[in-house]
Amino acid sequence: MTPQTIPHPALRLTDEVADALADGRPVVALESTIISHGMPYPQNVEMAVEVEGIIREHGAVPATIAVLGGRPHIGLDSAALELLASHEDVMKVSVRDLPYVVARGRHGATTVASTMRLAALAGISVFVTGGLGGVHRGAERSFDVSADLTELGQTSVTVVSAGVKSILDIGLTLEKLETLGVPVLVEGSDEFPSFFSRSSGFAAPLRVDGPAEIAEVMRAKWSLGLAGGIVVANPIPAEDEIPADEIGVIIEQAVGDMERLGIHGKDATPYLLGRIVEITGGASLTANIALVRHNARLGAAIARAYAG
Ligand code: PSU
Ligand code: MN
Repeated sequence: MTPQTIPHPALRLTDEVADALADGRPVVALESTIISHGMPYPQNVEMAVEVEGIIREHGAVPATIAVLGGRPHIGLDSAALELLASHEDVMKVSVRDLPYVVARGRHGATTVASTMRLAALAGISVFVTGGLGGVHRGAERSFDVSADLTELGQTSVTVVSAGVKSILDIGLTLEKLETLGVPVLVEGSDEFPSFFSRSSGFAAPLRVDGPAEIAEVMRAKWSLGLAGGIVVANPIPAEDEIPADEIGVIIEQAVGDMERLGIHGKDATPYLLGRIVEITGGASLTANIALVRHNARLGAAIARAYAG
């Protein structure tokens, strides 16, 4: 059985999410930075609506998370999704930014890190996204390591992604996750995936096959008192992937453009995501949406298996 948690009183839950949590039915959290700062309009809102539909079709309740007018929301209606997708004044909110957006009554799109934290406060154990943040290339100089990793080290939520893009240093990201004690499970493959591609050149730290095995790892970790997150890397389907060598050159170009423009800090990831869409003429966006759909199906199945 899923451990029951009383949602934190500062959160605003939709009735659908509140009822599902109270009944111990499967709920899947979704982030909002991918909507506001990860994809262009209108594909971003179309993706957000579609992914919620996929999660419902697969027997779970979707809970897209964002801060609206300073209030953390767990579950959004279509007007809120449209606002996040199109309003120009939506802050990218990682954990360090949460107190500010709340105190100032601002709108904020939550990253993997802050979505995990709010999901945990609501009592949600499974979260679906596209790609994780991680250790940036050149981090030995910039110290740019996403707070997503810190959060995975301490907050007990399973995050389903397609791995990490090679805009990051994949090897260092896996090392950091090991240091933090985060299980990295790869679904149905012996290789860690690199978002657009099924391969990365790095072996799967741990391989699992199917949602039941993943739910068993969740129960085993948390029942041992090992607090913290679990990464589930779900390789993009073969028919949707962009070969690693093809996307590799494009990523090099995007990283080069970013360095020339002097873009860094919280703007780095959104810039790189947008630049890759531009250079590929939209092909990377098509692949990105395909892998989020695929992750939504797996995430709903994990939430069902975990709710038992
Ligand atoms: N990677 C992607 N797509 C995304 C992100 C990362 O392939 O949309 C977003 C996620 O919200 C992630 C955030 O949590 O970027 C990481 O930002 P930063 O590197 O600034 O921590
Ligand atoms: Mn960063």
